[in-house]
Amino acid sequence: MTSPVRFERHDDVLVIISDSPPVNALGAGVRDGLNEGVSMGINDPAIKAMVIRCDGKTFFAGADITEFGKPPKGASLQDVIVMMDSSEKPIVAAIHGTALGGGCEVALACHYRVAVPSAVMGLPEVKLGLLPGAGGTQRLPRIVGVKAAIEMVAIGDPIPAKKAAEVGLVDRVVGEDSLEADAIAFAREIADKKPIPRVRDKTVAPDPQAVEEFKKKHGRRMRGFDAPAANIACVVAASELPFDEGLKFERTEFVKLMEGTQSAAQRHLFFAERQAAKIDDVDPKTTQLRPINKVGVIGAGTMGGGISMNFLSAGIAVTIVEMQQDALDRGTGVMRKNYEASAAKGRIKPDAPEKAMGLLTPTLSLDDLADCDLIIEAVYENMDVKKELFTKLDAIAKPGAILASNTSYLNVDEIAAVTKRPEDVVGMHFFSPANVMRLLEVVRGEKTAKDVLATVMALAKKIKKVAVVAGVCHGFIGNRMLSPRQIEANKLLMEGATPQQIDKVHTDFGMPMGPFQMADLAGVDIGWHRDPSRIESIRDALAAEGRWGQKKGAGYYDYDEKRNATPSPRALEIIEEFRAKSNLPKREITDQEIVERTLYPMVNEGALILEEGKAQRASDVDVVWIMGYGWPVYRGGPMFWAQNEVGLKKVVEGLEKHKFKVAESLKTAAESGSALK
Ligand code: TC6
Repeated sequence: MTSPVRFERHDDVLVIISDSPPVNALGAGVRDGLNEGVSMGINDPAIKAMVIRCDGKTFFAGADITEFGKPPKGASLQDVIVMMDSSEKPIVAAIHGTALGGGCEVALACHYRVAVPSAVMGLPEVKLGLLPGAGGTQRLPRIVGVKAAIEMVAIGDPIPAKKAAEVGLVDRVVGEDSLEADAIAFAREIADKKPIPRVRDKTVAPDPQAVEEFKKKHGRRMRGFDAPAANIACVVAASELPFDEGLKFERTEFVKLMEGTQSAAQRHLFFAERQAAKIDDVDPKTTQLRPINKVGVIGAGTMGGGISMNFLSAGIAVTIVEMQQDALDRGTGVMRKNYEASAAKGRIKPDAPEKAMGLLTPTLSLDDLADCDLIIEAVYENMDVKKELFTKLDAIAKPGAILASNTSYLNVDEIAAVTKRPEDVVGMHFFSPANVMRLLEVVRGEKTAKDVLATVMALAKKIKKVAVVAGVCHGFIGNRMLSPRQIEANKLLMEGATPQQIDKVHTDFGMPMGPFQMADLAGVDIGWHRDPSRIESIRDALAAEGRWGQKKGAGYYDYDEKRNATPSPRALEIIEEFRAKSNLPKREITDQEIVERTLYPMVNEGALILEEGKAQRASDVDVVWIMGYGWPVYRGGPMFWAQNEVGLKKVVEGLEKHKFKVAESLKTAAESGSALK
């Protein structure tokens, strides 16, 4: 097999070049090639300095994640790095694209680093439940200090070349189009400079205050995750221990993370996210995409406004339609306020609000959608309303325009059938708040054309969403799985559990909120029949008393003016009264039973969704629940959790114990030990 790494001599400078698409991940072949190149440079008397660079779109984007968990092959990254570090001839990293993870560690082990202005550098291992395990946690603080190092390793966001140069991570920012030539020139300049600067020889002062401040500021987002604390501990070790001891400490922490379930879950998500973009029977290479230059959004409420913002932020013009001027003004006003708030917090550039709002055309007339390439309706969730609207859109929209519904439950085929172009109709189910939540369920109707799907998937990437294809069924993937959870949670209340107990099991599990906190947030009155004399459920009883949730200051919980929740004696009384009427005996419910009855049925529903072909793969179901509903990332999504943390056998036993009808595919997978597909 030919090596992905080649060597070019430029007189006394050896250039070592990796060409391993798509991202020059540091797989065995690349590591072996680096090993060979660096030893060649060290041993050749004619060579005075070396440059390491990559072909293609990026410098090494990290270790090859596909190798994790498999038996080691070829030279280890640590060994390559030690050899580079101890070379008596200087090595220059020439960086473009994304120098991430192991790639950034290679750069840190080089004696000098030059980068083009568009390059970024970072140690994102924490996002994979890991830490930079090739000395990165020991080298980085020695260059940038404890405070900046903790930010980089425990959050994992990369920094641009200019910032890297400011903190000493990059020695020179070079020409965007002359990286190799500039790196060789730089290598000649420093070739004879002694001593060679080695990061390992530096020390870094401890900074306990920075550590405490960081933990205080980011405690909430790190809750439940193992990797951030391990990363922080390693940086602290770098400031307290000699280099080699620090390396040993880093190794121990790395192995713990690598062998734990969290990193496996987070790596699963990394690939699941990328896999989700692929449609089994649509080849993106041969599918011509429809151009989307202008988007129409119908409805300027919370959902329509949020949807519009996604496109405006990506530089795509939006025409937004409402029925009444005041609603239109209110909606666009909220959008502007949201942009201005983001600008004030420094999240977007100061001129971004004007730029985005400048791309918006508010109107009261559907006819103004005639020049849109994609029209998304975000109106009231009612089939008749949607049908009427799509009939009108069919008459107005130009040929080839994509007509999308943001419905969260309704049958997209039924909506498409009222048009003469069902092949152009698709579901685009955004999650609230639509400008923030990363999930987009793309609902594929029976007749949706392949190029429509491919276009919507590509567009989703452009607006920074993670799109998952779902088939037509009630609630698609996410809401369909929510339903059995809610039913069981309600039954558990009737049998003696409290909302607090059930919600706590869910939040302890790592969900942002439990079923009843969610009901209070969404509104207990949603879907209520509005007849206070008809009390058929606890929910009816609460709604009848005006306990509609957070917006009324009372629901399953009581709320103060800042919307802080406390257990509600009155809600508990209502639950008690309702239970007494139904003559159900009250009993102790264990937390384990709550898990078995609220989470296992979600897995069961997920299996049914897969059996029916309403999701393409189990990992898509995981992406939906992580990105759309806050399933804890470190548990990898419901299907991953069931298979890898609990075990399918146990899930099936649990479901059978509580008399659920178990999906056939789940039973088969549990019996045969195979994976859910
Ligand atoms: C580490 O280094 C640990 C070190 C410890 C040392 C002991 N490995 O994202 P894209 C694939 S941990 C294997 O769509 P983009 C990806 O699956 C690593 N494969 O492209 C996809 O394959 P597909 C630390 C990888 O241009 C294809 O490349 N590094 C890896 O939107 C294209 O990817 C990171 O965490 C990998 N490391 O973004 C960085 N990376 O086409 C992870 C990508 O078959 N990578 N692939 O589906 C990224 O953040 C992004 O890929 C990117 C490029 C910013 C580099």
